[in-house]
Amino acid sequence: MGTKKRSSPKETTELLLPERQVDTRLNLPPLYTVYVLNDDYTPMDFVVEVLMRYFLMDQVVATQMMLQIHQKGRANCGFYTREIAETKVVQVNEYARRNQYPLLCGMIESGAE
Ligand code: TYC
Repeated sequence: MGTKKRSSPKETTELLLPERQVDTRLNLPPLYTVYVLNDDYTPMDFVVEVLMRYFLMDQVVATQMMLQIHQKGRANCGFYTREIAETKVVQVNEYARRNQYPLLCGMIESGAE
């Protein structure tokens, strides 16, 4: 940045405009992808219930998502800020354990997967 001189209005506008522009993208918090993994033991119905309960999917979408996890090994179930993603992961894993299933949910910073 050089020294700013105040001369004609036109020149003043040209000098100040770049400093006034705000890149709002800098204010966005990082997003995290929450994913669910396949396993051989958790019943399909239970996974559908989990997806409806914690990821707010309707039954049709939850069933499609469960089948995608079953066939491909994992699927991304949502994108959230860090605290919300952490809460989903804890809730899903605790709920699965409480019901004695090995279902696993995890998170990774979006773009790093
Ligand atoms: N593979 C499981 C079965 O055949 C079903 C399942 C689907 C388990 C998705 C976990 O995230 C999962 N019973």
